[in-house]
Amino acid sequence: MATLSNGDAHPLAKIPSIKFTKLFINGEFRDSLSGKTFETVDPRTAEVIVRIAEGTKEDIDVAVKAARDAFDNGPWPRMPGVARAKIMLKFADLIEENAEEIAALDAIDAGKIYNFCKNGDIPQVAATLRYYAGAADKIHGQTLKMSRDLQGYTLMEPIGVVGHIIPWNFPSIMFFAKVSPALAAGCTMIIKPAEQTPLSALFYAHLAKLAGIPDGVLNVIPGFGATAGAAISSHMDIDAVNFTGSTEVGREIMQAAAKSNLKPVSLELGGKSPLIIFDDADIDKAAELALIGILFNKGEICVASSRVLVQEGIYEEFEKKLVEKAKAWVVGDPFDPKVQQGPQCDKKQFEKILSYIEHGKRQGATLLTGGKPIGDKGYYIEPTIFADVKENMLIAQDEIFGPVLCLFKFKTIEEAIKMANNTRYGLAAGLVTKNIDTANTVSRSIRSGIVWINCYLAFGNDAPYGGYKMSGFGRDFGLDALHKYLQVKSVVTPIYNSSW
Ligand code: TXE
Repeated sequence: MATLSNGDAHPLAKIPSIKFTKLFINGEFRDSLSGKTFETVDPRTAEVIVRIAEGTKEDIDVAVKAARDAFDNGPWPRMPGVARAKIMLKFADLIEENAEEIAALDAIDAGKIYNFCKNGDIPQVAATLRYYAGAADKIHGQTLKMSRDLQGYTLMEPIGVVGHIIPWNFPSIMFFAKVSPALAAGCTMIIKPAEQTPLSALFYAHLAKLAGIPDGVLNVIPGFGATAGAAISSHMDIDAVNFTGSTEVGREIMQAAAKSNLKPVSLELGGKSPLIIFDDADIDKAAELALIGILFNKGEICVASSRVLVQEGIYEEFEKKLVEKAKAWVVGDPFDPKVQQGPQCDKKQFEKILSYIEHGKRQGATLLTGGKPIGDKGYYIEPTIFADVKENMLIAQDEIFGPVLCLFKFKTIEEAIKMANNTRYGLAAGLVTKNIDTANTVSRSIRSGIVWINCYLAFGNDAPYGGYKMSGFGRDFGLDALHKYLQVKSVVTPIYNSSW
């Protein structure tokens, strides 16, 4: 059984003092117009950390006015790219200087492992800012030869005021996946963090101001989806909206965008990603990969390896190793250095995961290990593995977004490809083999935005990230993301016009 570790906690496990709880609009922290606040909760204990100002439609309107003014009249879109880059680089330095405090905020707000966050997420977001800072002065159009009479060129212009709506599973990485390319492009923006995890976003607002980002360029409005989020997607004066979250809400956002001002939408939605292990794999390493693929960030990651397909020759041994490793996995307080898995983000997630586990058992899948909550407070769940899963079962088709892995057995490469693609999602896939022909065939045949060969969860700022099928469209990261925040203008002029 997975163990619950509570000892040896990091000194910061005592909740850090929360400095920022208000909306950040036009360069200052303010109360919401309604005066409303909401609770943000520590998933380690289910206790309230602090109350946060709740942004609603009226606050979004004020923030959009500030962002519009900053876009139409302010320095940010007009300054040379190299000047924007300088400010972004300062922003990145400030983040690194405050890594411990920010990591602690994400640990208490989202249940993220403190050390992973401090040494992973936070350096990663600084690197994302630096990557796009490097692109800010390399935004070029083309020259157009056109005809004997006409010539032209294209301008790559910032798209305008952007709305970002982000989830709670990676509060810091999601924030900078959206904000960094938009800043580099010269856009101004409103960002709504998830209601579960507003703390680090407000800290970033403070650092943005210190770095010298002009007032009105970056506005942070915590609040709920149905009010603040919907006000962003339906706003007539927001020029583009970027969203990461559930497929259901992605659909609503697209409808709201279509019904309002037809703003372009970019959606990064859920997944049910397959990891395919072929007979020639190193079984121990492959089991390790599968386990980390599902348990990293307690399964609250849209590319989790939630379906593991194993070729029949090694199936029995693989299953045995996987279960052994899952039983040794350490669940507990995210500040404890021994811990590998913290609590699920909130009560809603916790209950959703447990209800899928019950569903799996009822539908006849075999529970190999896990399946239960751990401890008597907080939202901890045992690493859970199901075998004998049929492809049409709910646990094989729906995104569970928790530490729940489904195992499948296959015979041939064709069968593996068919099973891997048997999902409405298409975010990521992985495969483990020493055979280059197998690797090439499978990676070309899988309909997903990323394919990892002999690795999993391998990310980079220059590697575009996004979905096929109902996992959405548009890409975060890479230069593809920068282009979401730019639009092309053709400028045409006669070479010689005798009528002038
Ligand atoms: O997501 P929501 P939830 C999946 C995962 C998870 C499920 C539900 O399967 O279990 O979604 O999570 C804002 N208009 N993912 O309920 O509701 C909301 O305030 C505008 C996968 O938390 O989609 C938050 O900021 N915005 C995923 C954000 O949308 C709205 C990450 C995400 O919340 C809105 C998270 C509305 N009508 C969940 N309703 C991934 N792809 O990584 C909500 N929001």
